[in-house]
Amino acid sequence: MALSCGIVGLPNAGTSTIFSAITGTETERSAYMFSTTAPLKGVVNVPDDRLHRIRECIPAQKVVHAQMAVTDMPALVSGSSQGEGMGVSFLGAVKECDALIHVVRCFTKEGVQHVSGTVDPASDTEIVELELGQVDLDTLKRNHERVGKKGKAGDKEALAQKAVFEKAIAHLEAGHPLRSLEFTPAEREQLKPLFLLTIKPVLFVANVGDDDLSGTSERVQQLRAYAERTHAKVMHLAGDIEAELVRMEPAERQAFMADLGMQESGLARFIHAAFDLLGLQTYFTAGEKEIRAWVIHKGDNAVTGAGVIHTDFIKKFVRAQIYTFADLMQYRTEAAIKSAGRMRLEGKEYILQDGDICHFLIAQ
Ligand SMILES: Nc1nc2c(ncn2[C@@H]2O[C@H](COP(=O)(O)OP(=O)(O)OP(=O)(O)O)[C@@H](O)[C@H]2O)c(=O)[nH]1
Ligand SMILES: [Mg+2]
Repeated sequence: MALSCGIVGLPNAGTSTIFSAITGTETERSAYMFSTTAPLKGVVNVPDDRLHRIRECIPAQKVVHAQMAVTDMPALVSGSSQGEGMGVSFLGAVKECDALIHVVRCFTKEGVQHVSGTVDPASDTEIVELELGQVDLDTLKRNHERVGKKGKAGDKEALAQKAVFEKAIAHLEAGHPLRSLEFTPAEREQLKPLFLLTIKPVLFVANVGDDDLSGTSERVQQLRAYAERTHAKVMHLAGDIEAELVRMEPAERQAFMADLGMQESGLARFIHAAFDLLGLQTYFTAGEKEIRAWVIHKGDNAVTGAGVIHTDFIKKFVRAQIYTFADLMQYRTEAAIKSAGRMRLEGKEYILQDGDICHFLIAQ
């Protein structure tokens, strides 16, 4: 799967509520803290209206959305890295994720406990980040010791690793997440096997109440400022409302959203923010059997894109026949696109664009 995100936060920040909203599955949710006791994996269909619009022009048996894997995590608290609350042994499930979704409570609700008594987005965020940083520090120090021994024996590679680990340790000890430190590509390679947490891209989700659906409150502003300082992205989402919306029939959903003055569900915004965070984009394949969205990185060429469908396609790639989504909307059929001269033949090196519709020619 091309994209996987781990959802973290303080107790009762609403991580399970947001997980439930984006995956459409029920989870353990309560006004009591620590109701999530083990990581829970789920899959999200990436909403993309273009799939259905393609199907209006190219009749197909089915439409297949791109997917994103998400994992709902037990809550972190101050001292988690030393065993407080649920501890951190479960974080292994997040280590291999591509990015973190950090849910920050910005709503107030009578009866929903807060671990430190008051809702304070900037300091709440810092608590979680410091614990993740502490987990990274422990990992780095363990490995620093390991390569230190090898370095003494004259191992050059170990000496280079030691220097990178020291640079990372100093940054963490000053209280900063690793994502705000510059690393060269070679340094990143050396850090990769450590599966560090704070080096992952982060999307902060300000979980707002129905009194701040536009996300303009002072609390959300505080979080925006924090995110900017620490090289992270931020968006707001009303978790409780979104979790209700996904369970409704379309007509009821429309009426409910109109009552609240909501223009669109926050979920599409959420997925697009996650895509943006990871530098991802979509291309399509369209035939009688299915119309399907595929996820690739921005800048990927045609052969890499074909490889997402099947690894065999990398070796057997001959060429790609490509037109754009916009062309299809204008000309309505592939035949019309061809006669207008808009159907292109592209080779391996062609850089795929978001919204390209591709037929790959594969050697038998
Ligand atoms: N008003 C309001 N309440 C919310 C929102 N999100 C979550 N809640 C409520 O907050 C409580 C905790 O939500 P959960 O999703 O269980 O929180 P969690 O972060 O998973 O917490 P734990 O796993 O128990 O640590 C529940 O009672 C939710 O209904 C929100 O956006 N607005
Ligand atoms: Mg939970």
